[in-house]
Amino acid sequence: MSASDDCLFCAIAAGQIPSETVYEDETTYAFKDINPKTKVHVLIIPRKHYANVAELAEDDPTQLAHMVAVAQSIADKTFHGEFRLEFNTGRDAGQSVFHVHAHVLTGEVLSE
Ligand code: IU
Repeated sequence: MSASDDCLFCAIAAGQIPSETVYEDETTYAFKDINPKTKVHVLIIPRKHYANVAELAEDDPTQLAHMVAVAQSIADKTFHGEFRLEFNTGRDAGQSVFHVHAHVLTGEVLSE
């Protein structure tokens, strides 16, 4: 883990860059993805900086479990509790922002 002054998602979590808030608490922030892939596409991030989900899981599994609970709550409110959760981990796996984020994809029937 290395906290970054120039991390986009650290700035979003701190409210320095605007985003559409879906949920927030002391440790966790959730906002609408600017380029939604599904009817409901939310990103959940810890306020604390971790590069990816493996680093987060090792350092703070409780935070990771909390993010899953937040995803469940978003899906409960928007789509009878069913959702896909994705953590792209590494550039070659499609990760483009290196502050761990859970993609919550829901709001419609998903194929595959
Ligand atoms: P990825 O797993 O790192 O590829 O996901 C990054 C996501 O962040 C992607 O879905 C973008 O649309 C989204 N995003 C955003 O919501 N707001 C931003 O300012 C930027 C990216 I840059």
